[in-house]
Order: sequence, then C-alpha cells, then structure tokens
Amino acid sequence: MKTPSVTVPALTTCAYCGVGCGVSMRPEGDDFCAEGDPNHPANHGRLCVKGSALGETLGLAGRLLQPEIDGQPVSWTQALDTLAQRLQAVIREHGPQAVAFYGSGQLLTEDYYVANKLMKGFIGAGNMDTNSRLCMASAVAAYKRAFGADAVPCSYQDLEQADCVILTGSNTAWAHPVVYQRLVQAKQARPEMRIVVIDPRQTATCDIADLHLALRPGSDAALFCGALNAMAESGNLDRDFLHHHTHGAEETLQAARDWTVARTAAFCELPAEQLLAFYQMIAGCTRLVTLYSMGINQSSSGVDKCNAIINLHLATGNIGREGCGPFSITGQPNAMGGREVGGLANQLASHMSFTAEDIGRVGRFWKSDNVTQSAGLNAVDLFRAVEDGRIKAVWIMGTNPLVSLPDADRVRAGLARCPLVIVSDIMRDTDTTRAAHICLPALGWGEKNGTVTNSERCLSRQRAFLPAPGEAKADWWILSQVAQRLGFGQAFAWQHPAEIFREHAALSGFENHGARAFDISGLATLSDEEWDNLRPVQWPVNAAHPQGTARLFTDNTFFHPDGRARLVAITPRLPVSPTSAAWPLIMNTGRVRDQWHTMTRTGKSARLMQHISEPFCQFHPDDAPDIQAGDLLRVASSHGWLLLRAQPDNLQPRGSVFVPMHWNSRFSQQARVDALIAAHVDPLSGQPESKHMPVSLRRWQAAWQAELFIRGEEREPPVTAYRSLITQPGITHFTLADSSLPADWMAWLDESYATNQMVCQTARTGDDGFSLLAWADGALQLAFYARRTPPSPDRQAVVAAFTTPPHTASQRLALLAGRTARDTPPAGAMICSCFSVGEIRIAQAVQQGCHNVQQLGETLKCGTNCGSCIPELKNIIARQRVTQTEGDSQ
Ligand SMILES: Nc1nc2c(c(=O)[nH]1)N[C@H]1C(S)=C(S)[C@@H](COP(=O)(O)OP(=O)(O)OC[C@H]3O[C@@H](n4cnc5c(=O)[nH]c(N)nc54)[C@H](O)[C@@H]3O)O[C@H]1N2
Ligand SMILES: Nc1nc2c(c(=O)[nH]1)N[C@H]1C(S)=C(S)[C@@H](COP(=O)(O)OP(=O)(O)OC[C@H]3O[C@@H](n4cnc5c(=O)[nH]c(N)nc54)[C@H](O)[C@@H]3O)O[C@H]1N2
Ligand code: SF4
Ligand SMILES: [Mo]
Repeated sequence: MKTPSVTVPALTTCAYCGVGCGVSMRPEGDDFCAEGDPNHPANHGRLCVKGSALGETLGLAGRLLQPEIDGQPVSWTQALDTLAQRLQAVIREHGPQAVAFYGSGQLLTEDYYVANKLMKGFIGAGNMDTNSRLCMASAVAAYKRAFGADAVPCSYQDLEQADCVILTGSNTAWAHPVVYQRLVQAKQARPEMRIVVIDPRQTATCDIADLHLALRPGSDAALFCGALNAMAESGNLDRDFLHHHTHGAEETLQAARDWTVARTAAFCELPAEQLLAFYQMIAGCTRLVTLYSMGINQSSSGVDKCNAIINLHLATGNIGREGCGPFSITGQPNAMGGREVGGLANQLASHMSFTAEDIGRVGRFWKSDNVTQSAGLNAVDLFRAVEDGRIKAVWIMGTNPLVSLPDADRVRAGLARCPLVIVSDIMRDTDTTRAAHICLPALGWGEKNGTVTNSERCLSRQRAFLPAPGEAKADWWILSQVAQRLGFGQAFAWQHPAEIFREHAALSGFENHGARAFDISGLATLSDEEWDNLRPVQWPVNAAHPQGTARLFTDNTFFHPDGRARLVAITPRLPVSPTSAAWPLIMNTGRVRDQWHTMTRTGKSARLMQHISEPFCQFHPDDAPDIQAGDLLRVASSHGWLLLRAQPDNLQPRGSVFVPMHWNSRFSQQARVDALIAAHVDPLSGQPESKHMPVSLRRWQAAWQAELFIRGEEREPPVTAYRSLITQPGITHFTLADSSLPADWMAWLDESYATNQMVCQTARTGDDGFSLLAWADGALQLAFYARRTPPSPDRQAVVAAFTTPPHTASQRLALLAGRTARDTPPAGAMICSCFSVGEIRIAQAVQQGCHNVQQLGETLKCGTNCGSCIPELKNIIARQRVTQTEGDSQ
C-alpha cells in the first residue's frame, strides 16, 4: 500500500492513450480512485475503463526500485559513475556514432527534451530515436510533405462539428474510447452526421458506422485516390482553394485518374455500390474530418496513404475550417511531445531539421559546437546497427522493444551481443530489462512531474501525487546526472522540471518568426508555480495566440516557404509480403480494449484482465474448419511461431487473422507477436509494416489443458509447453497445457509446490480429468483443474475460496469440481469492466427480457459509466436473438 502525499484530489493527465484525458485522483483510504476531470477540454469528466482503473496499477509489486548492474543492486553513485565511464570509453574508442538512445512517447516532454539535447547537442550524434517510429512516423512525414510542418490541423471539437467523419485504420472505440464517446454523443445530437469506418475487420467502432468498408488489407491509398478522382469527376473539388493555396494538384489529379470506380472496387475488393455510397457521402458534406491511426501508418507505404488522405482534404477544401481536417490521432500520452522536442532521429529539435541554418541555430541556443550534423538511425536500422556492432552502447528508456519491435527475436539476439545495454524502466522484469547490463529505476505515472501533449496539440500537466518509491528517480534527473559526468554540466544543471520546460519553450520561439509551427514561446517565462498550475492549452501559444490555438491553417497559409500546401501524386502499393501456399493467411495485429501495450502496467489490474485474459488468434471458421474455440493454435510465419488460444469468429474477414500486440513473455510463454513480423519499413518514414504478415495456422494438439491457482503473487509456473498468467488479487493464476501427460499428477505438482506437505483433496474424472485442492491450516493454498479439453472452473469462485474457504464438505466438493455449492453460473468474460458484469449474466438478462442496451443498463448497470462496452453489449443481444430465433424455428 502507498502513503498518499496529498489529501485532496490531484489533477493530472491519464497515463495511457493520446486522447489525454484530465484525471482527478481522489485519495480513498490507502488507495486512490480515478475520476474524470470535468474541466479538462479533452474529456469533460469522462474516462474509459483503463483510465478508471489507474488507481489499481499504482502498487509497487514488481517495481524496479534500485539501480542494478549485472543484476546486482548498487547505489546511484555507482550506477551513474559506471554508466558514464563506460559510455565515455565507447565514445573515445569508437566515436559518438557508436552510441544510441531509444526513447518513448511515454516519457514526459521534460525527460524527452533532456535525452534529445544530450544525444544530438552534446554527444554529437543523431542516434536518438523513439518507439514513435513504430507509431506516428508516417503521419509526421506526410504532414511535413503536405504542410511543410508536422502540424495536426484540428481539434476533437472538429470531430463533433463535422457532417461526415471517416475513421480509417482506427479502432477508436477501443483505442481512443473517450474520443469515440464524444463522437457517439455528437451523432446522437445530430443524427444526420455520417460516419464511415474503413477497416478490414468488423470492430467495435463499426457500431456507430453508417457505412463500413471492409477493404482488402493495405489498399487504403487506392480507396482515397478513387475518392479524389470521383470528386474531380463530379465537380466537387474546391478549385479556388487549389489554385490559390496549393501546389501539385494537377499531377495529383492526373495520377488519380486511373482510379475509376471499377478499378478501385477491384483493387480494394469492395462492391462498387459501397464505393459510390462512400463518394456520395464525401460529396454531400461541407465539413469532413478523416481520423486515421495505425491501420494507415503501420505500412510500407504509410506516408503515401496519409498523403492520399490529405490530398482529398486539400482538394475539397476540407481544412482550416470548423469541422474539417485530416486528423492523425496519436497513440501514446506524449507521442506529440516527442515530436515537439525532436525525439525522432530525423528531427534535430523543436521542429528543426538538419539544414546548416537549423544546426547553427540550435548550436547557438544550446551553446554547443558539437551539435550533430546529420540525422541518426531510425529504430529498425538502429537495432540492426546494434546487431552488427556499429552501435556499441544503447540506452533504452520507457519502451519495451523486445516485445514491440518487428523481428523481435532478432532484436533480442542483437542486443545480447551489445557490449553496453542500459535500460531505464519502472518494472524490474521485462523482456528488455532481462537484456540489460545496467537497469535504472524510473519514477512512474503519479510519481513523476511534467507535461504531455495530446492528439489535438493540447499541453497538460502530469502531476506527482505519490512519493518517490525506493530509489526511483525522474528520467530527466537520471539523464542530467549522466550528462554532468560526461562533462556537460552547465548545459544540464536543472534542479526542477519547470526549468527544462522553460528552456524547451524558449527554443521553440528562438529565431522562429512564424517559420516553425511549434511555438510555445508564450510559456517560456512561466514561474515554477505557474508551470505547476498550468491549465491545458493548445499550441501554438505565442504573442499572436496568447491563449493557444484550436485550429491551424485558418488563413490558408502553410509552412512551405511559399505558404502553399502540397498535394502529392500517389501510386498505391500493396504490402510487401504476399500470401503463399506456405503462409496462406494475413496476420493483422493491434489492441484490445483493456490492455496497454506490453502489459507492464495494465497487467497489474485483475479487473482489466477479466475482459480478455489470454493471448488469442481470431480467424474466420472457414479458414481453419478443424479448429474449435478453446483449442490451442500454432500461428507461424517465416520468422517464428506463437501458441495462442483459438477464437473462431464469423465477423473476422476470410483470409486474415487478428492477434493482439500485448502479451509479453511474463504473461505468456510464446505470444510475442512481433517475433513473427518481418521488418519491412516505409522508405520515407522508416515505419514498420506491423499489421500485415503472411502466416499459417495449425491446431496444436494438447494432451491436457489446466488451470492452476496458487496462493501468493509472482509464483513460478511449472514447466509446460503453453502457459499464460492471469492477474488475480493475492493469487497466481495460470492456464497451462502440454503435449504429454505427466506420469503422476500428484508428484508433478509436488515437485513445484511441495503439495505433499499439505492436506490434499483430489478427484479424477474420465477424459483424463484430474483436480486437486491443497490446504494448510484450513486455508486453501492451491487449486488445480486439468482435462483433455480446456477445463472451465468458475474462476471467481475459486479465487474467492482463497480468502473465504468453504465451510461444509459439500461446498469443498463443489470447489473441487470447480463450482460453487450454490451453483451460480460463472460470470464469463468481463464485458463491463466498470461494474464487473460478465458475459453470462448479460446473456441471461437478455434471455429474461432485456432487449436493448438501455434495459441492460437499468437492470445490471453495465454500459452506464464509460460506455466502452456498448458495442459488445449490442453484439451479445444480437447473438442471443439469433440463438433464440434458431431455437424457435426448430
Ligand atoms: N486499449 C488500448 N488503447 C490504446 C493503446 C493500447 O495499447 N491499448 N495504445 C495506444 C497507441 S500507442 C496507439 S498507436 C493507438 C492505436 O490505435 P488504433 O490504430 O486504433 O489501434 P490498432 O488496434 O493498432 O489498429 C487499428 C485498426 O487498424 C486496422 N487495420 C489493419 N490493417 C488495415 C488496413 O490495411 N487498412 C485499414 N483501414 N485498417 C487496417 C485493424 O484491423 C485495427 O482494427 O492506440 C492507443 N490506445
Ligand atoms: N505487431 C505490432 N507491434 C506494435 C504495434 C502494433 O500495432 N502491432 N504498435 C506499435 C506502437 S503504435 C507502439 S506505440 C509500440 C509500443 O510499444 P512499447 O513502447 O514497447 O510498449 P510499452 O509497454 O508501453 O513500453 C513502455 C515501457 O516503459 C516502462 N515505463 C512506464 N513508465 C515509465 C517511465 O515513466 N519511465 C521509464 N523509463 N519507463 C517507463 C514500462 O514499464 C514498459 O516497459 O508498439 C509498437 N509495436
Ligand atoms: S481515453 Fe485514453 S486518455 Fe482517456 S481515460 Fe482512456 S486511456 Fe486515458
Ligand atoms: Mo503507438
């Protein structure tokens, strides 16, 4: 338990997605409860499930709380001295290009600024890149091509004011839930608003779609070229805008001319009528927003796809006005802040690049004559350089590349050869800390203090409301200490993050004169107190816009030297790797509603784990007719293989399967999806094609499957071929499977958990079924259920028995069978995480007469808080109806 350092609610910004919701953390006993900040412009008081569960992820279990060298705890002085000496030795012997930093959109702006300044300004190499390379790099490159600056033109309000909203490559309902809820409400208020979802999969986001275009994976550029051509042919271009404010229209329209309805329909594998309906919606609206995300960016032609979208907006004049704009939504809480400081290796700092002028300017500002003269390596190339020995020291901060980078096993092998791997993290045991020589304990969310910028350019404060645990320190402090030891003391002498913020703000205005979009010089003189109390504000914030700016380009002036935007002629390309006889299916990857990335934080919450508790592969039953729900599945590509839970689903498009990106090797043995993905990148942005890998599926024949519950957290698993960890309070819960039966279950369990010393109750059933309860002093120590097929003990009942042991013999027998004595049915998958309402209860309520979401809400409360589960509630209602109709007709 934590000792709160404050007694009043602390206002801060959510730790997770790029919506950037304001959160109020209210102390509640020893804990904190998260509530939406009603005054924050991003969420006006709303939160999604992950945001509301923030208080459940603050515990210190598993935290890295002391610096370590080669696995041994050391003092900060020892760690920093050793780190600096070893970095210095590498630089002396091999030059600054042999050193690299790999950062993250989850660092605060102040941390990020310091890392970038140290590498690009003082060590003097360009090799500072970030996980935003896997995320936003294509969107950044396209904005720069089109506008001459990496500037997101619009605000969330524009989404609400649009006549037509296109959501492409975005599962907004799950990945940006509060923006999705804002859209749901806007559509309720103005039912004439049209929403189009473009995604090969039918996702929860389709719930509000007037039109869902389930296009062929990777074919979006053709779809948008087709739309541009259709607008030209139907006289729906804004010729005046094109003439006065853009370049490149003629070539672009010429290139799009081939994309007739027939050709586009064939290429995108969509019915022509759907295309016509899509084009009509665009032609019929005067305010269009296209919101796009990873289904667009994570592609070997991601930049072209983004520009195809921007072309359509420029050509129809849907930019710079209320309710308009090409809106690339950011993923991480501070992805935008990273772009501001220059965290990508092809940016220098503060929206400046590597021209002689910019290098000189940054050098003058930083008072350094050692500013790097050229861009560094992007993430994929950076880890290749680690592998082939060009990079001899790498410092990874706030990201888990051994899970999230493509070709992740190769990255792991490369790191194993690197002479110096430094990792700053908040958790002790991650796939990446396991590869580190030096581990540095960072302050986490709630402990660290600084600023973040969300998708709509809104700067907000993340405030500390907890004391620093153990020896953990702020990332900016760690970096500054190393900089001082490398001899750059004066330039890194800050005592407080507000000092760093002021410097960053001053650099943004330095010799700017309106040439650079990012300008927050209006905040460069904030006092520490003003910085601490900073209210959310959208950049630019300068003399011309002292209160910030909701919308860019309202005067139709762009950042290219001639003030005009560029249309870019596009030749659509399909993904690099086609399917083949050996790899006949496309693997698409992405997010689930209740987990965050590699699960180091959301994995701590039992509640969040109940929605989806195992890594899975969703596929259309026609693609693997012999594989049933509950089977285990071997998914293989040319790069590796995974063992996942099979999830046949009629809604999954034929020919393509979906696997979540989240499970790391602590939570599941063989489920790191990026081990399967080839590192094909976009030639302009370097962003990998993470959503398109040819794979094969095969049923994995398990001799037995089991569920194991052991008292105590972080208990070791037994050795098995398949293993997944499900978070439970005070208990370690595994699902297990193996290809051969142990000779003796009792001996097998005893080997790992000394069950022979406990009082054991066992039961055997046919079908090789075996279950065991182990007791000590009347308290349940271990429960085990094995079968040839997946056993389905009532998990809630079993977990409850660890705190409230059953009294009677019949209750204990029921528990041994995996049931409660009252025989209430298990809850099933947790659909509503806010009120803990499971699938089975919801299905029962539907059978008992709840016919819509509202009635379900009145009866069970589900769906009445954050609303993230509403698409799933509708799905359950629809499925129950089908079942009932089938039943009636028999
Ligand atoms: N719950 C949750 N929310 C998150 C995160 C999280 O980890 N968990 N992470 C955050 C981060 S960093 C990011 S970047 C965002 C990502 O947010 P999203 O981009 O919305 O999330 P993804 O699930 O990665 O992918 C979105 C959709 O792209 C679709 N897609 C795949 N291929 C194509 C294609 O060729 N064309 C089109 N049009 N669509 C395609 C996929 O089917 C998927 O539904 O989410 C943020 N929010
Ligand atoms: N196949 C596939 N791969 C993908 C994606 C996909 O859709 N499909 N999406 C990509 C995208 S968009 C993204 S953004 C990446 C995300 O991938 P990662 O960035 O690798 O994922 P995280 O789990 O967020 O890693 C953050 C790490 O930082 C630690 N941490 C948390 N807070 C702090 C802090 O304050 N300081 C420090 N020093 N450490 C901290 C966490 O414990 C964790 O280890 O994955 C990418 N990889
Ligand atoms: S929508 Fe994003 S920022 Fe808002 S509460 Fe949810 S995870 Fe946090
Ligand atoms: Mo991301």
